[in-house]
Amino acid sequence: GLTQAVALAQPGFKNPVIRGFNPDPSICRVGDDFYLVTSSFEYFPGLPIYHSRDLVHWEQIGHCLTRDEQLPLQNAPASGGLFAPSIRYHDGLFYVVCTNVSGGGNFYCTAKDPTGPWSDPIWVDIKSIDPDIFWDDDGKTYFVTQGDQGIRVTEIDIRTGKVIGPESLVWGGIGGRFPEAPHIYKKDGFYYLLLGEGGTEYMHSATIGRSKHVLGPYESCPLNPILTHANRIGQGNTIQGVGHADFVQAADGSWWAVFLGFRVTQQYAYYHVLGRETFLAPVDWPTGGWPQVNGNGTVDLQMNIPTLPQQPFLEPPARTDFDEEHLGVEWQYLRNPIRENYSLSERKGMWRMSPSMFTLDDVGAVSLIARRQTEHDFLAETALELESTDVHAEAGMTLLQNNTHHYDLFVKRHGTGFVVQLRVKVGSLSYIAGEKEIGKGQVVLKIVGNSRQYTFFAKESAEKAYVQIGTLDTRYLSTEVAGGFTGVMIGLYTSAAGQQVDAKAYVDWFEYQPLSQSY
Ligand code: 6LW
Repeated sequence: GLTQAVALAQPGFKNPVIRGFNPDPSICRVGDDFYLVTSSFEYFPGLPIYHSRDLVHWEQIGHCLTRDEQLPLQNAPASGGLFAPSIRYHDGLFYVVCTNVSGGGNFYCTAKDPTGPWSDPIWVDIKSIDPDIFWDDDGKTYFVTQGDQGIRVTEIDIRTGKVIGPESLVWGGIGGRFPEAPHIYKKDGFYYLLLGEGGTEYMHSATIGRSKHVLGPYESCPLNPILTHANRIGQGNTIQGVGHADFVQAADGSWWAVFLGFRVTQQYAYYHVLGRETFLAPVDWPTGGWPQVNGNGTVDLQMNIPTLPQQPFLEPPARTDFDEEHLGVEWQYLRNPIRENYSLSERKGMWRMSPSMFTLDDVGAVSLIARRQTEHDFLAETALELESTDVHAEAGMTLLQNNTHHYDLFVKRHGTGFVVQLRVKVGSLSYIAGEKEIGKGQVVLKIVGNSRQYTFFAKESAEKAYVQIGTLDTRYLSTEVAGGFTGVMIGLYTSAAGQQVDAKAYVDWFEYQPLSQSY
């Protein structure tokens, strides 16, 4: 009957809605289209932009910051660079507001089309992070940011970015550490100020206050925190650290929250390797009343609630043959790439990389392209050939949390042939965990992951069977061990122990397959 038809049309959805390292989501709507941006730190290009028509399915349509002049990352350490962005649409223009903590501070860029091109940054001389822009009905424009004592609101000139001021400290939330991630919404005659509190780890939350005046005083919502898993109901949840939210109203009038959280593995204690990801929850926001996120402020992996009519995109192909003129949007470099170290055209269907002076251990432009690990269970495979007479040169695949925490499966010269090695780098510990001698020519490398272990394989392309090189714990690449704000990236790289050598790595193909979405 009708109930069944409705149930089939609205089958609920799976959280997170954007999987793998995608923290600090911010969202806006134009007509029936939603656009969302997340943080990208030291990776280039910066700030991935996603599009959706149903809030459940998202497709990356590009990046906001694609030119070196927009995004200086030369001095960006791991988890430096771009912090939490905000995306807004006003008067026919998209705005992305963000902070480059490693160069320039706060800025915003504009675009007519969210796929780009985006303008050069308009810098705003306000020291802080987590900026947003709020347009009031009286024509004034406010820059809204984090501050040690609470959220700060400052009038700016939106055409130039010039601070008009003065700066007002408007609300500190309910006393949690690190009041941040502010967004202001005007609804039913109130200004609502949403923020993140508790820090971006296990004590994270979202709280809200409201006022009749944009500069406050703000009254705290009696239901605060309106989103958190740092309580008894949330304590056993696979999803932890929920907070840093943004609200959006769909064309049908329904309200929704996007926010960050992370999926934990439990082994002795909780830990997570996929970074902070983007989650979705319904918001009940009655006229004149307070918003409630998914009833009691907690969420699940499987959300059995009505959604907008679902409009999925085609899954991206698992395999990249490097036949196109450009890399896909899923790939990023570390910091501003040294362009001559890369080519898609030198050999047709091959991605060529040459080593820079940097290795994966450095804060520098190591020759690397990387994409997110989006599931605990996955398979990553690549066929590549290293052309080098120098013993320092190596090329392969890496699981990279940061420059002090990564696992590398690579090929290098050895006698008259080559050797495949598996290197562990965990803080001050570094060792070779396994190896296999091979001949000249292409080598095929494979990594199979689950929530607890990564297993590494290699074969000469002529061989039929893989040889297992080693198995390593996921735990030592986790944020709990490594710190920072990112998640594990799967990289293709070449380096030469910091030496200037003449070497080339040719990647024939790369394949990434998420193996399950159950956890
Ligand atoms: C971000 C801050 C935070 O700027 O972590 O989620 C920082 N909390 O709001 C980096 O993502």
